Amino acid sequence: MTSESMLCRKALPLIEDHLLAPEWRDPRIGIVHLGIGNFHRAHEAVYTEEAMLAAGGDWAICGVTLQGDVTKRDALMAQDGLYSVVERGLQGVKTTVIRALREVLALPHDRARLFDLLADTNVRIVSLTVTEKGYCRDTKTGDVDLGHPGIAHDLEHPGEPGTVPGILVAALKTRRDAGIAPFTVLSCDNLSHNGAALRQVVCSHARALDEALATWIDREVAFPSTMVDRIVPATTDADRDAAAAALELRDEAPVPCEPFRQWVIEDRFPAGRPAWERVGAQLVDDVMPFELAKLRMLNGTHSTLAYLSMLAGFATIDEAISFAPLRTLIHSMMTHEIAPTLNVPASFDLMAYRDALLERYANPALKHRCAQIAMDGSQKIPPRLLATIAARLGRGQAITGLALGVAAWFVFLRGHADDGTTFVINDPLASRLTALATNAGDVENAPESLVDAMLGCRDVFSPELASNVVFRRALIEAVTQLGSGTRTAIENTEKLG
Ligand code: CS2
Repeated sequence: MTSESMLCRKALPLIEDHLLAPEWRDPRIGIVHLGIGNFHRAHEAVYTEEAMLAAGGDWAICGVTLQGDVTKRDALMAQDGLYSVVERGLQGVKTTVIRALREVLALPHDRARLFDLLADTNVRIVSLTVTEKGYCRDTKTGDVDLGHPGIAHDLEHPGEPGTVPGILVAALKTRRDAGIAPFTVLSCDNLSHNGAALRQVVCSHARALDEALATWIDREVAFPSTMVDRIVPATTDADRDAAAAALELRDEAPVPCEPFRQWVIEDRFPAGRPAWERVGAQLVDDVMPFELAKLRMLNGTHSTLAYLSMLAGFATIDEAISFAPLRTLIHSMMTHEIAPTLNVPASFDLMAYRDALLERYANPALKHRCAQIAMDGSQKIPPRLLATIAARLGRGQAITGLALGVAAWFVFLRGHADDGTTFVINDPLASRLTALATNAGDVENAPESLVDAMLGCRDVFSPELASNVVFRRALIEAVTQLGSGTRTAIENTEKLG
């Protein structure tokens, strides 16, 4: 077989060295996954294949793209759902072909098939990685955002939903009406209390249609929370070439990732689940301590690194963390500002967690692009940085590093780096945020005008936080520092505590 041939099920006997195990029984679909991006394919899909190999069960996955993206569906279906996970670590590259994905659908085209599956008794879990904005939440109340155009559409046409709340409510209604037990809904996004947050969005969406349905969902459906972790960059041509070289087969949809992975899951699955605990997932009663530690330590510093790097001109996380003052800043933010806000079990060593994160960031083989992390700041900043800031302000503690992260986001929204390179702002609130940031005038002479303009954005800042004078002062100081150059600002701030 030449490298022109395509990865497909028939070719599996040729690549046994790249399979988790040679045997495979072709399980039935038991999980529908909304948001079939790279993260899911390098995380839940891998755990699920391993769990089926360890303990059986019909838990094959049907992945769904929600944005009408038929390219991804077609590429994966042309390969019978197969793709390789390209683990890039210090030890080299490991390429593994994953078989757990059986089918890929693209909405709105495949709606009928999706709803058939969602009503299938063998589908017992619907999991999600749809990013923060996919939840369509009103951040002020936590309910579904009735002003969201997709939600307005779905409430008007409940039989043709396109949003996550709309799809889940329609599918759960079908199951209730047909007397089929509900599936468990498993959020795998980086939101705090992701299960509870999703329950509130889904129930409030249902309530807007049918009070009795909302009550039934609230009573009958489990929404366990999870903490998911694996650094998974976007696929590049280099990944396609690496997969082709390893497999001697063409793979159009490989997923690069780091070797590390972690999954902590609240164990509430009334309809059953794969034996994920057999393959390294931690099934616990309370995910919250893990979730907050990950969101604040990892994602909080990731976003800080991303915005500072966009301004300073570092393209990837490993490049950023090899700038010694930035490494020192991130190390001291975790040590002095973030870790003290966390309440973790005694067995969870936060300083070891910090050191492991710094090592993961330094992985030179991963090429995790800062621009990827910098997307959707309006959705990411609140749980990643503002929650930590609010906790510290409440105790009268310093927030210098955290404020520099938020200030870097403000300056980033002006759309250009220190050296004048321009970038496009990718954010559901992009037009509003960029208008606020660019109309605020000259940052060097009037840093407070940028800070006040941004603090006025109620979708991001609560009235309490926006009116906190200590917070405002720290932001003005940080924007002033950034005005003299990002690298200098980092050098001036690096040692905290
Ligand atoms: C990153 C995350 O893109 C981002 O915003 O912070 O995707 C991060 O890589 C993962 O949460 C790691 O588990």
